[in-house]
Amino acid sequence: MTDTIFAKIVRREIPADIVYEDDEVLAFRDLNPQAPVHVLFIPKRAIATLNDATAGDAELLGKLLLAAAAYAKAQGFAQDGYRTVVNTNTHGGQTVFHIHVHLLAGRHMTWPPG
Ligand code: D5M
Repeated sequence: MTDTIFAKIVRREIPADIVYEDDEVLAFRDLNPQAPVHVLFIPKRAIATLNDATAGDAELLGKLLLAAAAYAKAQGFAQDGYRTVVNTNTHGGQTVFHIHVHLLAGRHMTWPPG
């Protein structure tokens, strides 16, 4: 079982700047923002990495993306666009092993990422 800093945020054991919540999804501002808007969308039920996701998690993973898109649209970023990212393990740059979707918005992103 994974118990990470994000699980502690879900349990309200440590503070976070929460911007969205429903029964299954929590979203809060990244502590180390890489764009004017940088929000992390996490499932309340922990999945460590994308490698650990199964077919039974498909709906939950879809809800993360849809929550990120709804937030981006509500904040006025739909037209200019934004980036959603899921980092996996070392080469992906994952540092917190509770799956999360990064939403980055408010500046022009470059490609390829570093
Ligand atoms: O992304 C993990 C992200 O989590 C990274 O951008 C920093 C952020 N982070 C770490 N601790 C916190 C807390 N306590 N609040 C908010 N944001 C946090 P990864 O894709 O795993 O590298």
